[in-house]
Amino acid sequence: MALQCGIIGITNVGKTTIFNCISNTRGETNAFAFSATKSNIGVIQVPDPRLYELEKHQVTEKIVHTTMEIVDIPGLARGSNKGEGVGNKFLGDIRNTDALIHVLRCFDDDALPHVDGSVDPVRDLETVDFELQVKDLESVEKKLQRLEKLVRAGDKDAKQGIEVLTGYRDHIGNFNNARTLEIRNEDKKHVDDLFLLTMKPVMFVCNVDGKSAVAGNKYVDSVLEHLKGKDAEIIIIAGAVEAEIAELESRDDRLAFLQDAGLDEPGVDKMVRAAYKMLNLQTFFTVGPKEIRAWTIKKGMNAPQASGVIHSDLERGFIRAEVMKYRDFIKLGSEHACKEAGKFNIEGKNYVVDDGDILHIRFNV
Ligand SMILES: Nc1nc2c(ncn2[C@@H]2O[C@H](COP(=O)(O)OP(=O)(O)OP(=O)(O)O)[C@@H](O)[C@H]2O)c(=O)[nH]1
Ligand SMILES: [Mg+2]
Repeated sequence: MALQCGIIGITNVGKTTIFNCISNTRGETNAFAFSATKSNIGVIQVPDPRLYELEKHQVTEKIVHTTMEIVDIPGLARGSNKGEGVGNKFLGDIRNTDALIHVLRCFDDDALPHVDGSVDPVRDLETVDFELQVKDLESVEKKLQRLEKLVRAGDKDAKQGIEVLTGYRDHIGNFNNARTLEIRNEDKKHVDDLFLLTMKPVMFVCNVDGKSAVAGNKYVDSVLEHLKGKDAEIIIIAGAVEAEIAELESRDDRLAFLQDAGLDEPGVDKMVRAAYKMLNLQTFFTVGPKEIRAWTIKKGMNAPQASGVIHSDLERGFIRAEVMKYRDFIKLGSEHACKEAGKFNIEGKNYVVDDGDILHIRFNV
């Protein structure tokens, strides 16, 4: 099921710095533009404070976080679609992702010149969008040509496809992203097979200097203004500071440094949770004396499918699921208390698992 979230942006804006805060694999950061020559893939933990709440009511040997994949993609530049900078190769890496984290440089640093001469996150955002749009237009045009041949051969479905794709050609050609065009559900098949880059859900990370970690700065304000009314998720992260904090061995030290920076949790944790949500993922728990564990499912999965995430045998031999809601369990304090209060439910094959469900699967193979 591995869904992947890609970190994108102009070169030298701090993508790898942010990636390194959350990933065990280390990507190389440096101050030279286009120095990165490959994408870094990391399996990262999705921080979920609920696991620690559950532990208060169940003695356990270990806590296991759920994970997701994030890939750090080398920087784009004006002209990437024509092979400028490190160019085209990485537009392909973006195509393989399911959602995007777009990092914007919102910090001054005289020692780190910007490829376009000045710090301007809104210009950068538009540059990256434009590069992706150009690539998408190419994909749309190519398919249109293919469909025109089919129409000449009398294919009805192709005719509808042309209508839909012409809509996209006009929309993207006017500097819009594919994701903002509303179309009918039955028309989606005509465009879905193109995996358009600007169709992917996106969130924005403003990478700021340490002093602006809480309140932001003028650059962040310009981004907020630009994205106003666009329903975009925007997160502020002081990348360089968080990278230092992430290096600290002890959790107590990390908490102390976070407090100094005025933060209650790392910005990257918020980012990971937001990315998880953007991918339409949610979590269920298993709770026991051996482990308390979070598992990832797609929204809408039923109980057997969710069981299959734990082990395929559980899906194959699924009999029933015993379900407690996270809130009930925390409020009442134990499985026994949940049973007494009628908050312990037996569910069958059609039960759609909810975020935060605590499941116990009965199965037989
Ligand atoms: N002052 C300051 N420097 C930063 C910050 N974040 C990253 N840098 C520096 O910016 C430079 C580039 O950072 P990277 O994380 O390598 O940038 P990138 O976006 O991955 O760059 P490419 O891989 O080339 O696209 C490094 O020298 C970092 O130390 C920040 O928040 N503040
Ligand atoms: Mg990098």
